[in-house]
Amino acid sequence: MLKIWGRTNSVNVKKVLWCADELGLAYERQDAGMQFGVVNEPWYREMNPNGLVPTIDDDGLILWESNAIVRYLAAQYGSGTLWPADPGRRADSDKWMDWTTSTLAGPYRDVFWGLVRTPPEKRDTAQIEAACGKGNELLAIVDAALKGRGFLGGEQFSIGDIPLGCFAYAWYEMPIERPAMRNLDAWYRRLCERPAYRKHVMLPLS
Ligand SMILES: N[C@@H](CCC(=O)N[C@@H](CS)C(=O)NCC(=O)O)C(=O)O
Repeated sequence: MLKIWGRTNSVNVKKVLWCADELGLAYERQDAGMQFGVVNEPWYREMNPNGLVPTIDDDGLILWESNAIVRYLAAQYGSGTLWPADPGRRADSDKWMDWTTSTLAGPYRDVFWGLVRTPPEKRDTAQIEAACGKGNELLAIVDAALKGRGFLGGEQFSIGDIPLGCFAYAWYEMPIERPAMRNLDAWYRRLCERPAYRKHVMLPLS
């Protein structure tokens, strides 16, 4: 059976758990990372030399890097659904996975760590506000891309929605200024209707 290592409050683990549930996969999850340790155990480092979560073992295939795991699970178990069959349509969705990691993750991290994982007296308010402004600027790109489509890859929910959907939940939950963005807001509401999103992503931020 598919095995997943990682604590449930990690944004990168959420991607994998949400994806597995969307695909209807049976899996076994083991807590790892932060207060749970495990990631520095020699046997874990053998699987994932980065000492980070998530890691999966799918019938002997050991894999780390959350986006690669989502792509693998979707390709293996969700061809035609989460993994669009047409290469062009797939790439159109897939690019948002890279964009989320390479472009949005920086400002997101500054806001999330600043507000959720730093005590008020230690917060760098200027840095949080600047990152918040940058994040909203970047999300306006997504808002424009969602014009006339239900999901990032088109009318059907697919891989591209997963990393951004995990970041979006925290963005909408944090006490920050968010200009109304019609298409992005509607997309987020659509995600909130999905049982697997509610189960794995919509958890109290910690
Ligand atoms: N690029 C990696 C990043 C993995 C990563 O940074 N994971 C964090 C959690 S989101 C981690 O393992 N932090 C240390 C810990 O939990 O002990 C991925 O997408 O899987």
